[in-house]
Amino acid sequence: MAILPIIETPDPRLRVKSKPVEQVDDALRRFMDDMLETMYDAPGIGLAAIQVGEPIRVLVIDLQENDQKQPRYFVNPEIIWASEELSSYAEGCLSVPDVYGDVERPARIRVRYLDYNGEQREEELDDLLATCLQHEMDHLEGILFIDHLSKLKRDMLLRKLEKNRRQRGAA
Ligand code: GNR
Ligand code: NI
Repeated sequence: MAILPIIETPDPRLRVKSKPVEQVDDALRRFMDDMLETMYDAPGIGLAAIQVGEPIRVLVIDLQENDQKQPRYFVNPEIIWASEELSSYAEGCLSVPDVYGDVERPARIRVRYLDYNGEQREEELDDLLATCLQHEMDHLEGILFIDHLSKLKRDMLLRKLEKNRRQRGAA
């Protein structure tokens, strides 16, 4: 297992569209385990492969509720249904560190994907899990949560990010 470096905005790799995985094999499982370890270390509740530089359609999620580990692996995920009802959540992103903004997304989704063993599954997700999966699936398209905000709000967060970086650099 290994902790991988996480790419941060404005790295152009975050804007790449990720390609479908052809085979869920041991090499991919090792990579997904490294992604999970990287996510726990950060810490975060989700991570898309492109955030560690691999443009493949893989993401991991663990909401880490009540200290119980519950890792979830999604390969080639597709949203096959989304509710009309929306929900809003103050999102953050390991690639846009330490800034947060409210994003509205469908409250419930139905997703089809391949699991850790390459088996096809279908599941209905809601609440934070639905939000997080949609945030991660955006990464597969090269989209960041700040893209869903007004330009005013986005520019404000990006200025705050730069300010945080300057202060950290000076420390
Ligand atoms: O750790 C994360 N928290 C989070 C909070 C609200 C909505 C989405 C997320 S995902 C984020 C980790 C990350 O950047 N995944 O791409
Ligand atoms: Ni993110």
